[in-house]
Amino acid sequence: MAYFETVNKIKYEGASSKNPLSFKYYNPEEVINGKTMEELLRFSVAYWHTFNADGSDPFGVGTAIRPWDRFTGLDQAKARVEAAFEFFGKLNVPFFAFHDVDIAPEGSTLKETNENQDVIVGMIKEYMKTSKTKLLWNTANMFTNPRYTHGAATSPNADVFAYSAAKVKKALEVAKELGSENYVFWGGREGYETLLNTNMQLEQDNLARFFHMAVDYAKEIGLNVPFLIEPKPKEPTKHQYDFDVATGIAFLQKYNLTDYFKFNIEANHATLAGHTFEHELHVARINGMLGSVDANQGDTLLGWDTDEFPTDLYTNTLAMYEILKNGGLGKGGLNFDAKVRRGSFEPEDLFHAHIAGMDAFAIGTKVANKLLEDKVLESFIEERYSSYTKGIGLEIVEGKTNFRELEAYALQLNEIKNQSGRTERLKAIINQYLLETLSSVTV
Ligand code: XLS
Ligand code: NI
Ligand code: NI
Repeated sequence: MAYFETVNKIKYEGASSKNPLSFKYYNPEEVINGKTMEELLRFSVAYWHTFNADGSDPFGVGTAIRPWDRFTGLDQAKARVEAAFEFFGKLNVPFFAFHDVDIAPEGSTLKETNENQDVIVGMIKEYMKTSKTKLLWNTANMFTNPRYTHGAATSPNADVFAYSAAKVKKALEVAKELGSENYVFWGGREGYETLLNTNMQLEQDNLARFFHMAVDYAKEIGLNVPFLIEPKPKEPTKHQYDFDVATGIAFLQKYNLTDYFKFNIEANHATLAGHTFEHELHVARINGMLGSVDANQGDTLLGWDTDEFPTDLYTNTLAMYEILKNGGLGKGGLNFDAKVRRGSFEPEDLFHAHIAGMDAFAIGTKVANKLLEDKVLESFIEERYSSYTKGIGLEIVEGKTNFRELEAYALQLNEIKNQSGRTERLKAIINQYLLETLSSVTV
């Protein structure tokens, strides 16, 4: 049975197509820098936003009634799997991602919950045999159920720590069973509300203990995939422990976890942390820890995680610049951790939203690739730092000098000459590249 009857397989038709249900810029077969767009971008559909969310917000109930909502319990979960694979096939998307609770309902006991997981995981595995869509990552939801009110691995209650361990143990087994490419840890409620009742040191030590146990268990069951921390500075807690990439790196270093973890970087989390998306990608990249991406965007007028589909060409260009400089995302991908707006409640909107995001990233990729080919920013930056390639600068970077020598050098300097950083000129160049790329793909 079809859940998305009004939609046929989405094909690349080019920018002049008038068919709203077609790709205008994302051509999965087009080769950019030696890889097809499909291999390079590795798009993924987020189960929770696309098959579970209903548009409800703190002021109102859901607006989106989905075709699978006429079922309940396990029957609904099964209908969701059918709908999901119909959606993946029609969108022609290579990956998907889910939380444990997205795919199967929780039972009244942990045992029952695990049994529900087994039924649906078995069904997903069957569907995956005939589908090209693979699992980019899965994760355990340890924030929705009231038991996690004070956190999961950072809860003051050891029973919650144990329960959370059981959840992740199961999720790692599921990752293995479905051949997942990665495993994600988003902090959920791992953070705190007030120091008045918080032992931060114990909570962070416990979080590290939890991660080490996860690493050990993955080794034990032969699950050899990158573990990814997804930083977020706030929401739901006021202070999330995985604030941003830099904070995450310090944590991983302190607790000897850098060999096992990379980062899953979400655009809207970057902006909540007061950074740009490209800043977070850049910090991860220069530290060799760029794992995967939750592709979405926030709203400059709103201060929370609005999880919008990423349609901003400028941001996508600068993000793809980092990703291309990283040599791609390896086993990671661009996962649309994004939801349609409450007013876009028709099933067809789920396609329009993904098409918009995929096309916008395709454009960003083309612009970024051209910028890199022409070494626009690279040449400028190389020249800007050229004082470190000769003379005193070279001695500094080669560790061949010291404060005494540098003082002697400074004393004989008559004049210090700086050069302009040319910010506005560079921004104008980016605009030029954007417009040139757009006009070249439109004719
Ligand atoms: C929430 C997070 C979440 C993770 C997966 O803000 O983005 O959706 O991606 O738990
Ligand atoms: Ni996310
Ligand atoms: Ni988010």
